[in-house]
Amino acid sequence: MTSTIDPSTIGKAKSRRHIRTLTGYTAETDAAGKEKWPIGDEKVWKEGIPPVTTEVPQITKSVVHHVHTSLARQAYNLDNLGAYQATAMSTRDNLLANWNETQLHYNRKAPKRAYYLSLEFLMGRTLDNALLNLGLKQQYGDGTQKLGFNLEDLIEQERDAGLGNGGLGRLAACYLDSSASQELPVWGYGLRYKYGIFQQLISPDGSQLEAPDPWLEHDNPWELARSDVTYHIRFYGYAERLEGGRALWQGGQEVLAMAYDVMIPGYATKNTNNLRLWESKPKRGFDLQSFNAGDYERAVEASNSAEAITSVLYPNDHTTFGKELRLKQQYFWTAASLADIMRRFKNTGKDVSEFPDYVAIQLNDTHPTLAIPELMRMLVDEEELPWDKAWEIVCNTFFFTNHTVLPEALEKWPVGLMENLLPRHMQIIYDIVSVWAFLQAVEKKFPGDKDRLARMSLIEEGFPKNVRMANLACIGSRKVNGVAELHSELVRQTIMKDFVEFYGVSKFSNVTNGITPRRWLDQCNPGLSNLISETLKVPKATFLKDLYKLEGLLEHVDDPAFQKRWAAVKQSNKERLAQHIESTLGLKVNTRAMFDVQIKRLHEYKRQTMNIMGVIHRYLTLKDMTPEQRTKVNPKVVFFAGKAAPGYYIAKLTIRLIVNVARIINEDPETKDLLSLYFLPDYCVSLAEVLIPASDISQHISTAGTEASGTSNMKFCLNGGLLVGTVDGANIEIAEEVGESNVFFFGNLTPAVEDLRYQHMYHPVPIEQKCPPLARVINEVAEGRFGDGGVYEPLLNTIRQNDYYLLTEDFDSYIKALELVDQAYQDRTEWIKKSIRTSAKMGKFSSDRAIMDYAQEYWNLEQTSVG
Ligand code: 26W
Repeated sequence: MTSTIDPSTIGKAKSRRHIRTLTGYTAETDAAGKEKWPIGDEKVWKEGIPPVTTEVPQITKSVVHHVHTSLARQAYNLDNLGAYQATAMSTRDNLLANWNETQLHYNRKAPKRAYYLSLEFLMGRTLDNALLNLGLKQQYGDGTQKLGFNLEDLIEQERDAGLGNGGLGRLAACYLDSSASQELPVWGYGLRYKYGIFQQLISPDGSQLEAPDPWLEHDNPWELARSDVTYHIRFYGYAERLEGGRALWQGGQEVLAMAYDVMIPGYATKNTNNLRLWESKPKRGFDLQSFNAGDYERAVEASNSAEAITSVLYPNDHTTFGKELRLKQQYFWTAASLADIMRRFKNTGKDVSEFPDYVAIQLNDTHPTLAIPELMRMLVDEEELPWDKAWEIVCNTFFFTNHTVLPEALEKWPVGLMENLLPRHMQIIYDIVSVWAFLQAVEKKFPGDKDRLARMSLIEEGFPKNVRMANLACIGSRKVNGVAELHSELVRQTIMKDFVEFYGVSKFSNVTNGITPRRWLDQCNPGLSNLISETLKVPKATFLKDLYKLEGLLEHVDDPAFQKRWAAVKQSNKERLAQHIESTLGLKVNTRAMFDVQIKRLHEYKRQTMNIMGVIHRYLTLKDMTPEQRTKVNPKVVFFAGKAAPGYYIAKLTIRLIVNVARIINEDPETKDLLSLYFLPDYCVSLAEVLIPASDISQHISTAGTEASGTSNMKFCLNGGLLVGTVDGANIEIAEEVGESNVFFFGNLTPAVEDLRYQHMYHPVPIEQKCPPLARVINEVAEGRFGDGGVYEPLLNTIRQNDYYLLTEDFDSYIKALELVDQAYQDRTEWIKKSIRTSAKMGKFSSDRAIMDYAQEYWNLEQTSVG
């Protein structure tokens, strides 16, 4: 049965007594209130339900079954890719057993649910994680071995699901893992992009090139296409006001949103949640008229334009471009998700006034803010609730997380664009401004403060006028949070200052980010996970479920045998990385060196430029030394990886500089054994999983106050890597946990930044005077020591001119911090102790803790175990 649901009809259907129709679940109760078996012979049904396959012989059977039936192949013509696919499908069968049970359980119990709306879910690979969470890794390893395959090789066949840019998207993925693991009824909602984050290629001259990421080229075994779950989504048209604040929105273009479900298994629990991703499709019959009229091209055009909505992830991170297609994505996704949430809520038979008691919606940054006017539209126009009641429901349903205070990342949409694409929503936004009387209330509280009114309005005056999404998200939400203590404080003091003064501070709080220890310890570093388990004499599940248990390592810090094993794990991870680099790039890496890593999106505020300038400085220093002096230097290998937004010229120049510096210094016979440099192309989750466990030191060197949290800093520390960092984001809280003596801090602090920028603007001091070592590096680059210097002028000018990110202010202390790192590394035993202490104190940074914070402090959600 296909139930194509038009959101405008929601709530109009008469509810059937004694029957609850839930997504995929129909239960009738008898007079005594006992649930009846819905159809056919209960016993036959129950015997037919496939159980989870836990024994090796069943597993091999199911893999062979999929080879023959799903792939139509045989042992004679099965390669690693085919074996991966069959193994994945067998694993999926197991996930589905738990998934079905979970959905039925939730539907029966009807607990409050939370929904995580995120335009990005950076999932990476699934097979390894699914097997770990199911507790079947060993069995599948043995099973595939019997079939002549090595599970590790099969795992490597999987393409990353790269449906995200960076931190925000990976955080969403960690939160899904933790929600399921903590038995919380949380669903994710996102878009099923046909093309995820672009593939990064490096051209011979060192430039970044972008290629599409056809991640769905082979069938994706981890998703279920749900052609029975579709909604009509309208764009354009006109909205005619009716009485009582209601309106009728008609005409325009309609497209279909179709659901794809991705199973999200919890670790060591049956609970298996869902990530629902929407795909856009032309509405059936939509263009029949044009087609019949012989206008084939127009018919195809309409279908292309519908499909375009979910064709590609926007590759910008921290910058907005105001593109109509992006706004279409945002509305398409929020409208489909809300229609689906409303349908599920209605199936519980509750009155719509109870919506916030059963539904909490977390807005992952401002990207889903249209959900606020969309829920207003549903409640006012379709449910016919009075405006005030609807607004009260909205304000009790949503929660808003901010992930950056950088001004260029704050979303604004031109009023004209909104009026055209979403006429009804623009009316609602205007009504929120006037009917809601917010500005009158502000005026009352702060009489005559016109500037304040202008700052707080949802509409920014100017040409064009813009809708400020952060303001809308703030006023429509119950709580607003930042993602690390410092960042949340900055949110209160800067972008939300006026709102804090209006609402009071309690609406604005903090949830420090976290990472899942399943992927970021056990999966990426099995050697370390095994060592920890043996040392603590507990099964891995003990600390993978409660990361604070790592503190038990502290009593082993001084044990030389343990130290030796700890160091051996690091060494083997370095060798694993070196092998990976040799097999993918054909380059040999010195694994006896210190590994220094900076991996993240390329951005001026993250200061990869300062890092490469530091590498050049080190190179010049080595060149200045006598051969005798050089014998005392500890060898170091520096790794970079990260993508630049395709239109971000300066960030792309930084990549080019890194690649060309690498080319020169890796070939210099005088220094190459002491310093080498690699830019690893196409950074992704899977590459992070190989890089992070191999690092001795990693760099988190943003200008103070610019990095909201950072989450890779947590991943490095969990794997025993130390940090070089500024006093920014979660670095601060990491240092609080592990002790400042185990972190290499440097640079100006947040309160100094504004003054320094002011001085740069109005009292500039030439760089030769301010920072001679940096001036020397810049001159070497400009003069062509690393290839045509002229190419880098625009990049060098960002430092020479107003130096907004304060490289000239922090470079000296940065170099000193790196010298301290060198010194500390000389005493290897002390270094290993630092490394152990760091891992041991990472309990706070588990995403299990973070998601429980949201569940308890925000959503009021209860753990619901499937059993
Ligand atoms: C509309 C353009 C755009 C796209 C993405 C603006 C802003 C974003 C994100 C908010 C950028 C982002 O990923 N922010 C990162 O979020 C992480 C998770 O909270 C933090 O750890 C990082 O510090 C923050 O930069």
